[in-house]
Amino acid sequence: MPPAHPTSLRFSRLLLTGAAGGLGQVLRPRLKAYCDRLRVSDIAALGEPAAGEEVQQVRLEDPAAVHEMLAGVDAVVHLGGYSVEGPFEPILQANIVGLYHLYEAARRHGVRRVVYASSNHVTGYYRQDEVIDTRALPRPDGLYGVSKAFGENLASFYFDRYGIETACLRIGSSTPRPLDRRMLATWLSHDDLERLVVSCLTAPVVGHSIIYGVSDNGTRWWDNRHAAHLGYVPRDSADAWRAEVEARQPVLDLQDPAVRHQGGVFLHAGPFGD
Ligand code: 15L
Repeated sequence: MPPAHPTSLRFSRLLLTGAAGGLGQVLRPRLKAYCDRLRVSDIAALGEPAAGEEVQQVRLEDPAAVHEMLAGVDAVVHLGGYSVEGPFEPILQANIVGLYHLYEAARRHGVRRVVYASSNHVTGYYRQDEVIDTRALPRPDGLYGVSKAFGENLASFYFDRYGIETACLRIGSSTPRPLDRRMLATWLSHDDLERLVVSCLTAPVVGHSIIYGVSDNGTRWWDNRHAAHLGYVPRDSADAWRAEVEARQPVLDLQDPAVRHQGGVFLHAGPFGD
């Protein structure tokens, strides 16, 4: 498969965390085209390294292991962590404590750039009849969204204090094709995901940036005008599947908070306490 974002820039060693997860499996074979060595890590087993790969099984909660994971790395694509709504404890460990370890390790090893998988759930309580930009105040739709808002703020601090640049990707729904009416707005094709990540890795100046990870869909809730400097140009659109998706889901219950708000079914999750 040819690279979706052709560039002459190459990295010596890129680190991809969360490489065993859904999007990690998508990016693992694709990122190889942009670097000499791809280090892949996850809490889960990753199998044998392919040519040019290094494999590390790492728990983000383990500071020594995270420190070792960042050694000799030019840039990080951080997909690791807890990726859905759930109980507080695992979210706390993976997305808050683990992310802190990642930035500390980046600081100590002099790593200059992180592409961080944030989420649209940072702003999931905005309504579907609102179009927001990346400067709108966070309105997380759950503990997962709160943890991603923390991550964006931690990244901001590490840029201001230590100069580590981060592109925070508020990823929408990255699946092979849009599956429901919500995804007509939130869909991010896998090729556009690659374009987005590589744009953020290669943009000359990133600073601390936030960008919604979304394809060029006709239905738009998210305005990326303040992230134009990242050079991300989506080429796919959910509209190719619109008729099929609408036929499958012709009627929506407008009383349902998941239909009215951008976060969708995440608004139904929990409580996870007792
Ligand atoms: C996310 O943040 C999740 O990681 C993913 O599994 C999807 O649920 C996505 O958001 C979404 O909003 O569709």
